[in-house]
Amino acid sequence: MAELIIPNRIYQPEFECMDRAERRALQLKRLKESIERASVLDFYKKKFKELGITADKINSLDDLRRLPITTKQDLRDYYPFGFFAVDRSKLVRIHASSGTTGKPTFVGYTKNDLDLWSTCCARFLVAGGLTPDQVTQIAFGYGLFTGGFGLHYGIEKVGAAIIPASSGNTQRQIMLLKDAKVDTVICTPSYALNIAEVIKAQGLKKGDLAWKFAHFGGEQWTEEMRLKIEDALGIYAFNNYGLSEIIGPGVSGECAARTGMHIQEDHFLVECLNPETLEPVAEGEEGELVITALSKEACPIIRYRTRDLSKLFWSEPCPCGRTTMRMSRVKGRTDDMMIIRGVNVFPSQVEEALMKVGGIAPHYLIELYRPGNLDQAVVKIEMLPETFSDKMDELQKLKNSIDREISAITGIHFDIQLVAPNSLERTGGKAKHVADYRGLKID
Ligand code: DLL
Repeated sequence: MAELIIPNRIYQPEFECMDRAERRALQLKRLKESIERASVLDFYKKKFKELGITADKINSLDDLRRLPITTKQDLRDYYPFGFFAVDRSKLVRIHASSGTTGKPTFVGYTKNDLDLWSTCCARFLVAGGLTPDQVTQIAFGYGLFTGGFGLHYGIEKVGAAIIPASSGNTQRQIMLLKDAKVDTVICTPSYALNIAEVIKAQGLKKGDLAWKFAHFGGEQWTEEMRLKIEDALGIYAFNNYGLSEIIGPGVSGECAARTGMHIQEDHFLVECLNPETLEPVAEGEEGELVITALSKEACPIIRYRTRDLSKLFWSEPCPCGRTTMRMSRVKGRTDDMMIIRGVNVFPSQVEEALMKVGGIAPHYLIELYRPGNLDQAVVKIEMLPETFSDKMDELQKLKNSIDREISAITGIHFDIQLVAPNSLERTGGKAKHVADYRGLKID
């Protein structure tokens, strides 16, 4: 893609470009308020008592380290509404996290929470080029998932037009994109790949659509994947991050400089900790993000372990003028890490390797088996219609180059299986890249 030139607009410069000392003072004030709000919850009441914590004993942001950690299991233990700190009459919305196992985790919002949420989304959308004259299409599901509604009200704040297409029905998505001359699309990066594929199959070319920008989030994706999507669609794709337990989308997002995702620090206090020791790691070092919501009323969550691995940067100023801390693209979740024959491997490393090889589609599935005592790692990769053939020597060459790239990055040899175009499952939301059958008995 050519160099990205968009006017540098800032939605709330008074907060996004705030003097850092001033922001720290605001964070401390809000942290104390959040502790007050959390003190009504049985979980925190008990923890604060054990640790001798009251809001007036928190004198600096360093005292954050004295506060208890909250985990997903804690939220589950207090299912359904044990982390709701306001009266039911104050609740105006309830969403739920996309729990893969068992029951979801509910998150509640007051009127003020919804306003805060849409403001946070508006900030990253404007940072990534959204203007009131654009037409946007939201291809996130509207439902319990926070993606659809979160982005919807963020866009509304900015004043751009919304086509609330919701997820799925790719043919219809493309018809809308084309006929309504949509400028900006909101979805997961993997769904954008599906759209790109169908656009190509329909014989449409980059120039046939008005589509210029995309705001992707909700799942892990690599920089290599960004380049592939941008090249296929002729668009600029921005990354944004969030999680339902904290608010949904809106925790952070990229500006045009794309030097990391700016964290909305006046509302979220983000720590990066060593996942084993829970000690802070140095600037630029990888660790697990632990987030405290500073302004939320309904669910004032403190030091939530996200399981997301990232890096924080704050020393180098961003050319956009925002003074907020930035986080790197999420490498993966600690619970996504695969241990294959004793080696730690993230799906993102496999993706990064695959994106370096030509002649294959960006659709893959890692399957893990343990037929005896040894792990077997398989990666199924779709071929492109134009490279799909039965010439064994060419296929072997392709497999060899995939193996070289994957083993160079992960140190592991996968069993490479080239599969037919369009044979792996597509989703309208978050993609599933790993199927681990090692705990299962397969006859
Ligand atoms: O996915 C919130 C969201 C919706 C964010 C739309 C951005 C856009 P959950 O369903 O609770 O909420 O899933 C949260 O998704 O802990 C990360 O592991 C992952 N995730 C979200 N955004 C990104 C991203 C929403 N940009 C979980 N990069 C988080 C990598 C992401 N992972």
